Amino acid sequence: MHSLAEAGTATLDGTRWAINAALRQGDSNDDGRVDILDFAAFVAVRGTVVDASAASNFNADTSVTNADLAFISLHFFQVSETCGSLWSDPPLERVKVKDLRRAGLGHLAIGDLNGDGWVDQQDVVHYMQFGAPGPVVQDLERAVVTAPPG
Ligand SMILES: [Ca+2]
Ligand SMILES: [Ca+2]
Repeated sequence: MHSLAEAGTATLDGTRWAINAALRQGDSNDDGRVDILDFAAFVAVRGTVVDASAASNFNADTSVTNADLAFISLHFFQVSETCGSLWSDPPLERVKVKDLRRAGLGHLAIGDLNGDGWVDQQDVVHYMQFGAPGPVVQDLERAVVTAPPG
């Protein structure tokens, strides 16, 4: 669901327990936090056609767009609630591109929109000002069109 878990008080309804919960979306990588990694995951798939349940497709339509970024923005730095214990790691504010690659997350390096070697809030600002590179397919089409004749 790519949502943050929410703790709540259950009520007894006959022989069943019931609970009302409004799950907060924006957790692309399902790690219980909405942070800079979720932004990078959004940038990595922005503009692509995906399934309704795909990561970063929070409004469950057919593509990843700025409407989905709104969910990350609204819940940025929020964490899942638990039943009595705390999450050990706080939301990540910034990450080095080198560390992403070392962790096997090199596909998220595209989130470094300003090319300074970090994925951080400066890249969020960059995205707000200039957008992001299009999907790889569009880049390939551009490359074919601009290739010298011969
Ligand atoms: Ca996350
Ligand atoms: Ca950057």
